[in-house]
Amino acid sequence: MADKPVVIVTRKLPEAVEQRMVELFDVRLNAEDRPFTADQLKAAVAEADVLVPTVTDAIDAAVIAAAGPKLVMIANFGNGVDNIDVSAATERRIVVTNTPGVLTEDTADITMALILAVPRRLMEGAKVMMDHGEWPGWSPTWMLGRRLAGKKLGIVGMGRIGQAVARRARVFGLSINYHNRRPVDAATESELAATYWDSLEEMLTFMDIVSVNAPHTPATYHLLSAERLRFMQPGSYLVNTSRGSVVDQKALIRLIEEGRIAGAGLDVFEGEPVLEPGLHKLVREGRVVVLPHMGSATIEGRIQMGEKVIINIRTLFDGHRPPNRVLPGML
Ligand code: 8YV
Repeated sequence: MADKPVVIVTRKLPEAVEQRMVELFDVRLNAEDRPFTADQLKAAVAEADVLVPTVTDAIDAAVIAAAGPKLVMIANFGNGVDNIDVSAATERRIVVTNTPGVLTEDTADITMALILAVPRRLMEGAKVMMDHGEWPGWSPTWMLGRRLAGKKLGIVGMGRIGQAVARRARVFGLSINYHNRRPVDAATESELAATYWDSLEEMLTFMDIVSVNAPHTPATYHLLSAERLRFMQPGSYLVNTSRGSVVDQKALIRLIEEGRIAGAGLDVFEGEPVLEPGLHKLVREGRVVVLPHMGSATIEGRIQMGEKVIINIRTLFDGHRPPNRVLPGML
């Protein structure tokens, strides 16, 4: 293609990424970083060769139906593609790509931070100091949490991020258990000293901490359903850094309120960016720690995600298969 492709980017990206895009593409940036409305998304796909959305843009069938004849690609700035109707895009022969691999370590760090924060009551302790500038003084029985070493961690979804969580958790003395569509290869399983559970329900029965690391697909919507969450043992914790929709949030809130689950650490939740009142209450009570979807929020990670987006676009316009193509069958 002689002309530079028209690339519309829906959100403000790191400066280094935007600069490179300006050099390479006929790019429309969003300097104000105001999320697009559905109508703005439709106008963008009507005009662009490539749309670069993020998790905050719902690229649903209606938006894809509004695509103009030029739109050949949706290059998602993000790993999860549950914001995109990949089937509708593929039917229209629009290539969808994502940015896997470069946010693995950052997301695993945030997962580990939550695995530490909830049982050791980090937020509660920090809040006392933040709010009062002092504390009642050391006491043998004050602010007691639960020890990590010797406990069992159950990882739901043993992909790249799940494995990176397992590596970290081992160092903290947690034993590694996992449920996945298939067991990981024997070498990885033995490196992580990981035990595979074919039955998610059975695994949940035995775990002290459960970490959700499966992507959100139609098959994983409410994978941690009310029925399954009830299998978790009393005193156990749930951590979710994948997508809010993988966990039935109303059921989670109920079970924590009833004291059947001890607490939760969530980097993602249903209804983002607004916490539902029941969850907000548990946060105020210190039983749940919620972060505002910060898994991949490092300068390094976001620049590398942008680089992946650029490579995917360049590869397609150079006439090759983009390295991070997503097809409906992969979900
Ligand atoms: C991203 C994420 O920040 O990549 C993902 O799947 O969940 C986040 O870490 C976000 O998706 C950007 O679109």
